[in-house]
Amino acid sequence: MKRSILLFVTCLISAAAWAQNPLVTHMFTADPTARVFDGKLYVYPSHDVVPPKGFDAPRFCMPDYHIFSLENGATWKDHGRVLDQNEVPWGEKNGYGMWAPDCVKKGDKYYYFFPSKPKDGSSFRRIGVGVSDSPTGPFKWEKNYIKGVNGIDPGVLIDENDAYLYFGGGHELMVCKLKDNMVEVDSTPIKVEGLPGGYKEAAFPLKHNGLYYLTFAHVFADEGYTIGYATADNPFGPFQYRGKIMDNINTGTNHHSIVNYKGDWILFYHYWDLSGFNKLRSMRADYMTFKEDGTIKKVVPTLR
Ligand code: FUB
Repeated sequence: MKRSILLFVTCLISAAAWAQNPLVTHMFTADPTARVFDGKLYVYPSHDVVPPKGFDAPRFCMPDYHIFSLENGATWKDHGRVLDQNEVPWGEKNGYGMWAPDCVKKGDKYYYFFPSKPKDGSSFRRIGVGVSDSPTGPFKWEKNYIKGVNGIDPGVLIDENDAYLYFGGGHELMVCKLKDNMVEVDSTPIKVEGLPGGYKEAAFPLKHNGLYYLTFAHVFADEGYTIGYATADNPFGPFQYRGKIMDNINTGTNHHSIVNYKGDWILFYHYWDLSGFNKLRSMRADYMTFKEDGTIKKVVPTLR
C-alpha cells in the first residue's frame, strides 16, 4: 500500500480541548468512527470530495480514507491517505464509493473494515479488511472481500475474545461472528431483530455495563435522519428499541460513533458545516451521557 504524503494539518481547538466543531477544516470528513486505543483517541472517517470535472458523480463522491489522531488533547493530526479506491485489490476502479469504515484492535493487531463496490460490476457493496501493527497503518489489505457479507457500514464489536460484524443499510441490519483471524465470517449472517421500522444504516455497536447497545441512523417520514439506539443481552439480539440519541439536524445523512475517552462519553457525528451541502460533510463531536439506568440522554449538537 502506497502512503501519500503525511499531512500534519491541524485545526485549532478551544481551550476545552478537541471539540471545536467541525473537527477539521482542511478537507471534508464524514461517517466518523472514533476509537480509543491504548488511551489515545483516533478517528476513522470517510472522505467526501467535490466530484472531478466531467465525472458523473454518484450520490456521494468518496475516493479514499484518511486517519486522524488527537495530539496533546488539542489538535487533530491527519496521518494522510491510508487507502485509495484504486488500491483495493477486489474493488471497482474510480468508483468513488468508499463509504463509512471502522477500525478495531484485537490482540496486538488493528483491523480496518471498509465497504466498496467490487470490480465484478455488482450493484451492492462488499466489505474489505486490512491488518496492521499500528492504528494508523500501513495496513496490509486482504486480496478479497469478506466472503458471505454484502452491505455497507461495517461496525465491529470486540467482546472479550470474540468479534462481531454488523453491516447493512436500507432497512436491514445483519450480524455475524468473525473468525479469530478477523477476515472471515465464523457464522452465517442473520438479520438483527427488534430495530424500529425506520432503521436505515450506520450501525455502531458497543457494550456498556454488561449490556449490548446498537446505535444507528433511523429515518421516520416526519422527522428525517435521527440517531437512535436499542439494547440486548447478547450481540445477536433480539434488540429492544430504547429511543433517540440525536434528533434530525440535517436534510442529508447522519452517521455517528461513541467512545469513552478519559472517562467522558463522546458522540461523533457529521454535518455540513463547511459546505452548506449535504454531500460534502464534516465530522463533529459532542459529549454524551449514559444515565444511571443505562438509557442515553439525547445529545443536542453544538451547531453555530
Ligand atoms: O457516507 C456514505 C454513506 O452515507 C454512509 O455509508 C452512510 O452511513 C451515510 O452516512
